[in-house]
Amino acid sequence: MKQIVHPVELVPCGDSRGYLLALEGGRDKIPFDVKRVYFMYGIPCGAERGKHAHLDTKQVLVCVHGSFTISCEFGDGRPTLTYTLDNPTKGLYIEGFVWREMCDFAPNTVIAVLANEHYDEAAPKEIRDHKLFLEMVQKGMS
Ligand code: T46
Repeated sequence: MKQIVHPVELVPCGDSRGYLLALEGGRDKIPFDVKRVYFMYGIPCGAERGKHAHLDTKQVLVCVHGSFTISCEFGDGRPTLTYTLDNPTKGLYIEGFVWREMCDFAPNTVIAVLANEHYDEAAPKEIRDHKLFLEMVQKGMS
């Protein structure tokens, strides 16, 4: 069962006109072919998002504007990792069966997520029951 979480430093090009940050699947800090990009925005203060674990997805999260906190739980006794993403150069790589929760959104926060697989609405490959998540980790079955 893969469970990988680590920060990713994303390097922009900058000059007197401002910055350009390019992300390319399979290169640099995005270690997979990007099949999907989605954005979260218009997030009200006090909202909580996430609260699920993907069975087997690779993602890089980038806070394009604003800030938020994300916690990543492995469910096997290791400490929960908590990150504040508050700059487009600070990405977060999450792979595998990791329970994630997002909160503390600053006003007008915009988050981009790059993922390695398509979204299947008919059969979402994620677990949204925390108790079941813990049971599955303990049984080694994601
Ligand atoms: C994640 C955290 C960090 C789609 O139609 N296509 C998509 O690709 C996704 C990801 C979602 N949706 C639909 C499904 C729901 O009706 O968008 C709606 C909101 O999705 P969800 O409640 O899963 O959103 P969050 O913000 O709780 O979680 C999201 C991602 O789903 C998830 O992949 O890791 O951000």
